[in-house]
Amino acid sequence: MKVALITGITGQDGSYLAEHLLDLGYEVHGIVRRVALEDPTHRLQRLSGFIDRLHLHAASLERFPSLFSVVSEVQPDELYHLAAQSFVSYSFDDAFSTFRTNIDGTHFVLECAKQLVPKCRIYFAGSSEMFGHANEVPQTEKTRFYPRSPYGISKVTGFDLSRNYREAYKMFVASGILFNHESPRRGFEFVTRKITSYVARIKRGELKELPLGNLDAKRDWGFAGDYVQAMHLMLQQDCPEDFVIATGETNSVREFCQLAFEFAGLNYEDYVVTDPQFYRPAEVHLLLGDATKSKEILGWEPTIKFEELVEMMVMHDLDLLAS
Ligand code: NAP
Ligand code: F7E
Repeated sequence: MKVALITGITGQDGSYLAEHLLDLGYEVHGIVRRVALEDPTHRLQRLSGFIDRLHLHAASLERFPSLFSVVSEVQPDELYHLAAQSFVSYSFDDAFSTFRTNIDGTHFVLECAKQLVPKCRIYFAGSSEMFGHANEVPQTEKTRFYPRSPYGISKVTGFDLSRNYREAYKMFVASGILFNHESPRRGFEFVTRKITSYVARIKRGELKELPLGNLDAKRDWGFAGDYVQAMHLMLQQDCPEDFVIATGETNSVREFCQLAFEFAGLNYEDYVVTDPQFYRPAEVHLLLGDATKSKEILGWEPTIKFEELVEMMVMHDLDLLAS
C-alpha cells in the first residue's frame, strides 16, 4: 500500500485529494495545525465524512522540527505540499507572514524530504497567480511569470525552489500551475463562494446586498474535484515536470454573479454593489490557461463546465441554509 502525506489536508484541495487517494487505496496521512486537533468540529469540518480513515499529525509550516518529525515518522512515498496562506488579498495586508508560510514553509518541506526520504515523489502547489500580468493569452508552461501580489511572488519562489531541488538533488518534484478551482468546499473569503453564499442568504431574505470589488476581473474557473486528480497523475509519471491545469475558458466576476443570481431566480443588478475595500492594490485582470500538455501527457481533462460549477455551488449553499 502506497503512503501519501498531505500538507494542507484541512483545506479545499487537501480534502478532495485525501478522498481521492483513499479511493485509490492509499494510506493517507495529513499535517494539521495543533489548534485544529483541539477544535475538530470547525477546523476539520471538510474531512468529516472520512476522517476515521485518515492519520493526522500536528505540525506547522513555520517550524522545521515539527515537519521533520512528521516526515520521519510517516516515511511517505508521495508528498503533496498544499499548505499555504492562499488568500491573495490578505497577502497585501501581511506579506511578511505570507512569505514565511509559503516560501520558508516550502523550503522546509523540500529540505525534510531531501534529508529523510530523498526518493519520495513531491507535488508543489503552484498557481496561475504566478503569471499575474501575463504577456500572452492563453498561458502555458512556457509563459513568463509576472506576479502581481506577495502571494504570487511567494508561489514563484516556491516554484523555483521546487525546480532547484529537482535539478540539484535529482529529486522527483513536480509543480502544478493550477488555475482557479472552486467547489462547495471553497473558503468563504474567495469571490465565488462569497457570491454563492450571499445569493443563498439574499434568497432567504437575510441580506439585501452583496458588496464586491472589481467585477471585470476574468478567471479560468474549474472544479477542485477534477484538479486534485491531476496532482496525483503528475506523481505517477516517469519524470517530474510542471503542468498547467485549467479549463481553457475564462469568465468575469460579473458573469459569475449574473449566473449565480439567475440560478436562484434573481437579477444580480438588484443586489450587487461595489465597495472600494474589496479592490486590490494591484489586480490580475485576465487569466486563461492552456492545458494541452496535461491532456497529452497526463491524459487529464476537466469534467465540469463553468455553468455546472456555478449551479453546484449555488444549490449547495441554498441547501445549507435550508437544513
Ligand atoms: P485553502 O483551502 O486555503 O487551504 C490551505 C491549507 O493550508 C489549509 O489546510 C490550512 O490549514 C493550511 N495552512 C495554512 N497555513 C498553514 C501553516 N502555517 N501551517 C500548516 N498548515 C497551514 O487552499 P486550497 O484552495 O485548498 O489550495 C491548496 C493549495 O493550492 C494552496 O497552496 C494554494 O495556494 C494553491 N492553489 C490554489 C488554487 C485554487 O484555486 N484553490 C489555485 C492554485 C494554487 P488551516 O485549515 O488550519 O488554516
Ligand atoms: O479573487 C475579484 C478579485 O480571491 C478572484 C486563490 O485560490 O486563485 C485564487 O486567487 C477575483 C480577483 O481568487 C471580490 O479582485 C472582486 O480578481 O476568488 P479570489 P484569486 O485572487 O484569483 C489563485 C489561482 C490562487 O492560487 C489563490 O490561492 O475576484 N474580486 N470582488 C473579489 N475577490 C474577493 N476575494 N472578494 C471580493 O469581494
